[in-house]
Amino acid sequence: MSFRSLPKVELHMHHEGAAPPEFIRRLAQEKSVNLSGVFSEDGSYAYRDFVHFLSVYEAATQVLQTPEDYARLTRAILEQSAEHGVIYAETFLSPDFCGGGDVGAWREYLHAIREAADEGERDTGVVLRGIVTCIRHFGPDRAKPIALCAAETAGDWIVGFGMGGDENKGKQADFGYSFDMAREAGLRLTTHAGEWRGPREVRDAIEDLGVERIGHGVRVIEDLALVDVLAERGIVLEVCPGSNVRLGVYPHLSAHPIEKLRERGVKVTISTDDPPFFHTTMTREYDNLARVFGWNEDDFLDLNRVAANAAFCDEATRARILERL
Ligand code: ES4
Ligand code: ZN
Repeated sequence: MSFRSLPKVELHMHHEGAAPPEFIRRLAQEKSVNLSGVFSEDGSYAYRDFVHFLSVYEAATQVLQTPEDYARLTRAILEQSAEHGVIYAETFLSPDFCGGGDVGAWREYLHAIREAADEGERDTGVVLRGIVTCIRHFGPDRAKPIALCAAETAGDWIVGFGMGGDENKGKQADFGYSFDMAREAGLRLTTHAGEWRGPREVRDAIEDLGVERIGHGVRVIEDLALVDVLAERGIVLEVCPGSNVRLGVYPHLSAHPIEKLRERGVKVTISTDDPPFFHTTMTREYDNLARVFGWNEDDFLDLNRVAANAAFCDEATRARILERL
């Protein structure tokens, strides 16, 4: 049995990271961009480990050069999401890649993305919202103009601010200025933490940045007292099991802590992160969780309600999503 048609809410996906390799290859051909090293012989993305993944990701992103390129990608993402039963998704958008951190250029990218998303919603029924994301390994000074882009475009479509990138570089607190600016603009906050580093990083995310959701966060399992804090405060984890297994955070899904976290009362949700990079889809994530942990349709309905309630959208949109689950 497959969970393909089950309605799903996805909170953690990177916009460029959702681009199928064929999409990137086509653009590279159109623009004569040389992408040697990005693909393996079988045509999939090629990388050795997480840090290499980030550099391949940035190389592939070079073919996305105009607002229209992002509009095309957005249409592809919504079609893909619809195929897997996703009814609401949030994607991470990096003004670093969309206009280089310049607010004027970012507005043009955002306008094109939003138009494509609205059109895609009419065609597919998938509701998309954006989270502006700074990139940790680019450093705190480059995060400031990104936070300004986020603050200037905060509203009913850009609903959050977050941080991705290499968790082994610097610390969460270095980005306090940018997260404060985003919060003051009314944005909701999330950050990648506890994927490559342990529970300390999760604690820093909560205490130093004040986030209400955490990207991954799974290694909090190494500190059960902190797990209980997450449960008490209702902090939501954007768990991406297939990504974690593919990148070697855990050797198999059976060793993944998602089940333990859920049993201990933590609000967990399920996402794909960068689906073609990690050879995953929302359907695959659900099918694998059902096989390994015995989760059924009722379990997934619970998880999708948690996700809908943790979505950064406005209340009217949330009500519409909850009705469709
Ligand atoms: C990421 Cl900056 C970035 N892009 C895509 N996937 C990621 N995972 C962690 N950081
Ligand atoms: Zn991620």
